[in-house]
Amino acid sequence: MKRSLITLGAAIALVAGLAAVSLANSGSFTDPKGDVADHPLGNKANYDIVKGTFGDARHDVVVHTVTVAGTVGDPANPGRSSVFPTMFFDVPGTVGNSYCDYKLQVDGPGTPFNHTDAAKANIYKCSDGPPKPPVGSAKVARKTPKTIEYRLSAKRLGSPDKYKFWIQTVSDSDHGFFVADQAPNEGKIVHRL
Ligand SMILES: [Ca+2]
Ligand SMILES: [Ca+2]
Repeated sequence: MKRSLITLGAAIALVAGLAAVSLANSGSFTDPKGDVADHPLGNKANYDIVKGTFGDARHDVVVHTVTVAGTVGDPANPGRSSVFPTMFFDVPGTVGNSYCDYKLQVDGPGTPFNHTDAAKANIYKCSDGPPKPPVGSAKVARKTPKTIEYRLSAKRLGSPDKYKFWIQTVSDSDHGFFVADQAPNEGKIVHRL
């Protein structure tokens, strides 16, 4: 009898553990190749998002990668036509504006919120007002010539239990900035933490 109770207890603990694990998700998604809009600066393929991944590391850190068809920007040597995908986040409740709650954007050296010599991934609260300082930063690393990785603390997003995200590559032009590619093309991807 005692033994079967222990077994039952172990089974309940196992089920509870699985339930806790299954709440958080990770995954990958693809975006069509060749769906870049207009004529961005430099090589069109550098703007063409083809894949992304999302998941968790330890200590509330979320990890995203973005892969492009061409070559992604090098944070250590950013140039005018370097492409660093921008991420948008939608968290439960209203934090930012009607478009997004937070935005992760790579800023080049010499821009108002980057006083380093390298590219810096800043996290901003989305706002319709004048630019405000970032709420924090993310680690940016080039994993391969095509893939960039962003690591950020979920605390920078207000420690939500989940968020939705989408990704864009943006280019400057004679008529101002425009979105060259977006992934996914429709909707947002849910990351449960
Ligand atoms: Ca694409
Ligand atoms: Ca797309």
